[in-house]
Amino acid sequence: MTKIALITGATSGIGKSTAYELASHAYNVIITGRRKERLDIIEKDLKGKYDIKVLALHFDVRNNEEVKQAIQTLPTEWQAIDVLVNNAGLAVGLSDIQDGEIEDWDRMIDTNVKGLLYVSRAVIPLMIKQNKGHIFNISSIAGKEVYPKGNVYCASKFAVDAINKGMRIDLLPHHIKVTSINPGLLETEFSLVRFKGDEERAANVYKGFDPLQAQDVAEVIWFALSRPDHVCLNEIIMTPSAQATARDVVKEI
Ligand code: NDP
Ligand code: 8X3
Repeated sequence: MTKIALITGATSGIGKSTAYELASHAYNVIITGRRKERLDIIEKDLKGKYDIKVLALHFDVRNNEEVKQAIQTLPTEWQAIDVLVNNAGLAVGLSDIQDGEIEDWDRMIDTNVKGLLYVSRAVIPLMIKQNKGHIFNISSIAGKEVYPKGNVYCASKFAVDAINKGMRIDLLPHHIKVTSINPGLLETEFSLVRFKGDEERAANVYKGFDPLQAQDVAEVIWFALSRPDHVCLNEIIMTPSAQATARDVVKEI
């Protein structure tokens, strides 16, 4: 039977690549995000490339009412979700703690922590009903190590790390696997969002070395997902070859 994956933040970066990767392995995919026009284009392209079904859901993960409405009104044929990829997330700003913008902190905590929880709370009962499932939580190397000026973004990803561990324990009796992926430097729209549209500053982050690409993470998700039933990869840290820790990166500029 065809399986169903719901991917948050599928309009860009890791989420978008994961949607294509899973579609290439014959998953029907529910793609979600705020930018409806992008979802529409991706839906059409996926349907053209693969013999699968695609459902585009347009909501903001920070709005629990929108999340509940979207999941609770899923057409019956889409309710048996096998895979949830909690990917929607962002960093906003990079400042010493004493200079941080409260609005930036709210956006990161509301999206990365509360949004991930809202989506999980809505989807997990559908998995429990089936007595199976696999949840991927996209955390970060920032959820394993704190780096200068990373403060609140790191805190939000440390929270994802704790939620990942908590899910793994609580969902064990329901045969739901839980895997966190913790990437290091990875070139997507992430830095453009972090630096609020400053393209030059964003591009500089990835100069002088080969950063990870979204496809690298999508392939690791597929690897974890395609393990036999008795194997669960609980957490994966992946970095570019040029990066050893959050702070140790060799750049050749
Ligand atoms: P992108 O900016 O390319 O993608 C982020 C995605 O999240 C977009 O699809 C965006 O969709 C979605 N999103 C953001 N806010 C919301 C919201 N409030 N509601 C719904 N969707 C939202 O970045 P990445 O692909 O790099 O980031 C994906 C995840 O990976 C994030 O959790 C990030 O923290 C994590 N990560 C990224 C790394 C990197 O260096 N790039 C490294 C480690 C982890 P839309 O704007 O359409 O809503
Ligand atoms: C994104 C990676 O190092 O910019 O989570 O925090 S980093």
